[in-house]
Amino acid sequence: MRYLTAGESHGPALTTIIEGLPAGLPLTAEDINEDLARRQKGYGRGRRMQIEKDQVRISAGIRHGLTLGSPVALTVENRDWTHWTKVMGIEPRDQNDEEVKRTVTRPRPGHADLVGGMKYGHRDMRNVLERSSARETTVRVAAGAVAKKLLKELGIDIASHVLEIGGVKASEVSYDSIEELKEKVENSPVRCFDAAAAQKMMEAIDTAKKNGDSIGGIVEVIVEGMPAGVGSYVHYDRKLDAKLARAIVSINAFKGVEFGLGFEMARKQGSQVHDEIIWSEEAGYTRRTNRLGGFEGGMSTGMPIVVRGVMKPIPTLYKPLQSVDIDTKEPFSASIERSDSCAVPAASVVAEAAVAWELASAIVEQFYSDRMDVLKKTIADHREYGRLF
Ligand code: EPS
Repeated sequence: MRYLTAGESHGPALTTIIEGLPAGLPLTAEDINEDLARRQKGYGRGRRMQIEKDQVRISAGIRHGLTLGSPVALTVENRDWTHWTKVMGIEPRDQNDEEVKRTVTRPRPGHADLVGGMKYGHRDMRNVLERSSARETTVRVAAGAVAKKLLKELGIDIASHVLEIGGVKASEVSYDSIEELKEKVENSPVRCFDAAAAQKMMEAIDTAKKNGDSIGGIVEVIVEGMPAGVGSYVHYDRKLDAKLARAIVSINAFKGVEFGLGFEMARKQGSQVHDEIIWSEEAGYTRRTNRLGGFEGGMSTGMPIVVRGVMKPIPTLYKPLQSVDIDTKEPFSASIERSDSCAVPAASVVAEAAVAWELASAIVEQFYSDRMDVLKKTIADHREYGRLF
C-alpha cells in the first residue's frame, strides 16, 4: 500500500490518495473523523485549532460503506483558508496588491524555512513553511485511520499515549488491558494515563507558554494482536521495525525512536535484555517478558509492539532566537503571531497513525490482499500455523 499527501497549511485543503487497500473493508467518514478530532485536541495547542474542525470528504474508492479495491481519495478542508485566499491564492498574483507582496524573508531557527528555500529557490519562504507545517499530519492521521480499520478487522488493536512532556515523566505504565489504557488516555488533556504527572505536564506547558517558549516530549505506541513473522530478516528494506523507525522519525519534529527497553539496553547484560521463549496450548509461542518490544530479526514476534518517539520542542517561538534576513543579510530577532507551545499530545495520535499505516502495509504486502474476506482467513490460518509450529 502507499499513500501520497498534498496540501499547504493555509491553502484550500489537504488531500491524500491511498492505493492498495483490499476490496470489502468497511469504511465510513465517521471512522476517520473520530481520529481527526483526537488529533486536534491536547493541552498546549495554539489558536489555529479553534478555527479548524477537521472533517473528511471521501470522493473515491468506497461504495455503500465498503472499499472497492480502487484508490481511496480523502480531502480535509482548511477552514483558515478563507483568511488566506489572497496570500495563498492559486491564480497568478496581482503584483500591485500590498498583501500579496508581503514575503517571508526571515527563516526561523530549527524550521525547514532556510534550507527549504535554498533547495527550491524560494526567496519567499512562505512557499516552504506552508508545506513543512505539521498541518500535513491531518491527512496522515486520515490514512492511519483507514489502516487502523483494516488492522481492527484482523484483530489488531493499537493505542498511543504520552510518557513525558518538558521533563515531567509519567510513572511506569501498568494496565490490565489496552482498552483500560485507552480509556484513561482519551480522558486526559495531555493523553497521559498518570493523572498526577498529567497535572505537572500541564503546569510545564503553562510555564513554557508564559515564557514564550515551547516544550517537547516522548510518546509511546502499543499494538496488540500483531501476528508473528510479519517483516523480514532476509531483506534490510523489509524489516518491519526499521519501517516503523522511519515512519516515526518522518513525523514533524520527531528526532528519535526506540523499541521495548530502547536505549536502556546499552546499560544492561544480554541476559537482562532478551526475552525467554515459552509455549502453551492456548497461546502458542510467547515470551516471558517483552523487553524487545515485539520484534526479533526485523519481524514481529506476536508479542505487543512497543515503540516510542521523541519530539523536539516546536521551533516556532514567541521568545525570539537570532536569525538572518535573507534579503538584507542582517541579523534579527523574530517575533511571531501564533504557535502551539506544546503539540506532544496531538503528536501521539499522529505516531499511532504512522505505526498503524506501516503495520497494515506490511500485512498487505506479505499476504494475499485483494479481498478482505480472504485476507481475514489467511491471517487466521497463519496464526494457527504459528501456534502449532
Ligand atoms: C504549525 C503552526 C500552527 C499550528 C499548525 C502547525 O499553525 P498556524 O501557523 O496556522 O498558526 O497550529 O498545526 C496545524 C494547523 C494542525 O492542524 O496541526 C507549524 O508551523 O507547523
